[in-house]
Amino acid sequence: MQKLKFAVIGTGFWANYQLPAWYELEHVELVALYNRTRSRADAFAQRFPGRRPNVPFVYDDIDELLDQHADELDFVDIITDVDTHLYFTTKAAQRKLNVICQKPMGPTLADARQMVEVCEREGVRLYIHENFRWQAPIRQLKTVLGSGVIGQPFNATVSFCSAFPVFDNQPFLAELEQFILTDIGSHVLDICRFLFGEARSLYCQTTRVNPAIRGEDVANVLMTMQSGLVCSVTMSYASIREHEVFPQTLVTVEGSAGSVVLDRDFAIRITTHNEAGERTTQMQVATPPVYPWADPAYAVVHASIVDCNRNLLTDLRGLGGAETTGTDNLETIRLVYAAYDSARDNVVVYL
Ligand code: 89V
Repeated sequence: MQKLKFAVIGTGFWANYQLPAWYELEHVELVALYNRTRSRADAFAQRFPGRRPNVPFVYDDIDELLDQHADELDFVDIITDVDTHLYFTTKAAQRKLNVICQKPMGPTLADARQMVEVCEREGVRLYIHENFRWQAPIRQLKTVLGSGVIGQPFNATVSFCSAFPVFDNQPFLAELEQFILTDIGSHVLDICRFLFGEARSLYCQTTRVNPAIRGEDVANVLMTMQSGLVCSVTMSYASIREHEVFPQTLVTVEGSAGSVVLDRDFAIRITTHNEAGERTTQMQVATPPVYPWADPAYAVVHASIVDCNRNLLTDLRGLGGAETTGTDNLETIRLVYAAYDSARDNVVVYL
């Protein structure tokens, strides 16, 4: 099978995991690296070197990279700050290159829409690298819900609550004016869409507990989904609890015939009534694969990068099935910015 050739745009923290995740898959080849700070790209290339002698590999000028490699590239993987997503997407699309871009899609809904528009206009594919829905426990929970064992779901609580020192590895997050809803909300609200479908309305409240950061580190979102299910989502980086569960998303769903809980350590407990009318609970454990390059503190998240990449690669090969296309992710980012609007104006937003 022909290798699909790609360039990485941005060699910061996340690229250290995104690239080894690509190397878990066959038939992809990294042909160039870009970073605005050349020394960082050079350091990255020491760990992930180019494979063709005498072919330029590291760039700090995106136009030079595209001039040199656009003809051979199949896609670019944009792993830069959100503020530059539209810029690099436009650059790549104008060279007729497919785009994979990290979440959150854009710093505004307008930017995100423009990303979709420019890729449509140029006839290239746009994918958002939304990996949380690819976590093994989230996939297994979806299978349980799809099996109908708990009947028609009517209530859900979804929680990402932690006191993990996230700013140690990603200091730029402390500078964001809009923090937890863009960084974690884009993941967790996407999980809600994946599990429960689209939202009909949303109400949100936000707080900042940590005085050392600019943005909000707590957000509570209450959504009514189009199915009628009511979903309460709590996100916090200020939660000092008995068990630190970072980076797990915990979920409880109640349905007409039972309930299912995705708990810490990937335990899934399904409670129903048996034929005698007695309450019974069955347990499954959805342990994610462990990769040697993954940071153990982020294991479930890093493993999900591989599955997300596999899904996008299959689509790039023309076999279809991509879940997190730009068009799909517009719906997720719409929820993120609707949540900010709701919190600012203290109103319910009808979507
Ligand atoms: O995926 C992310 O957005 C990361 C982390 C896993 C820490 O949330 O910021």
